[in-house]
Amino acid sequence: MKLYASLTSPYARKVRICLIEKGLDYEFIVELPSDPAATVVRLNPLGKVPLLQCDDGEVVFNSPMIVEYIDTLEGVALIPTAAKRLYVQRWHALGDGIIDAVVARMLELRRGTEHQDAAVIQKQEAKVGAALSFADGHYQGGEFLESAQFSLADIALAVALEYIDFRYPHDWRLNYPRLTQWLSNIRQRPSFQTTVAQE
Ligand SMILES: N[C@@H](CCC(=O)N[C@@H](CS)C(=O)NCC(=O)O)C(=O)O
Repeated sequence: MKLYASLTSPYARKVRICLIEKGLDYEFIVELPSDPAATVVRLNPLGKVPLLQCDDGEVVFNSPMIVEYIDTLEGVALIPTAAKRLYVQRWHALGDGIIDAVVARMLELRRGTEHQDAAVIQKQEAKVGAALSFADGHYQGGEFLESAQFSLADIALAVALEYIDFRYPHDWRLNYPRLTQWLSNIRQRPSFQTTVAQE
């Protein structure tokens, strides 16, 4: 299978980490969705990365769908099937929501000072702040977010926190020492070390 993605997309990084953790072989094709000539623009009607193309040519887009699909393939399960599933997927939604807010803030800042709306920036920053507070309030301590097992929950939140560092660097660690410690362990995994965002 082929994964079309940019080197900075956090949604794509989440998928890459899942593929590595599951030990699945894939061809990584680096493309920018802003390039009108990119294959991904032709394959994905929404023109976004990441996009997974299966060996039979079928395409899967939207990272939660891609992750859901690859977790049906061989390798360790990253999404539990029983009662924990809801909680793991809630961490996933929280992580993706943080990323959405950081992206929205970045796009507003890129509009240039004269076109920026301070209220939009403030609203997105407030979402990130509230999500960090929610994460801290629901983290029960320990190596992993849900039970004793590494899961999509850990991948999604860790990718989101590192995306804050990448696109909205600020001192969130001062208020959240427990999340800081949890992240410093998770980010040591080879799947994280080999997928650090590159401009
Ligand atoms: N919900 C989508 C979001 C994907 C997304 O927005 N990707 C960005 C790159 S980080 C993109 O391709 N943007 C180009 C566009 O929106 O046209 C997912 O999880 O895959």
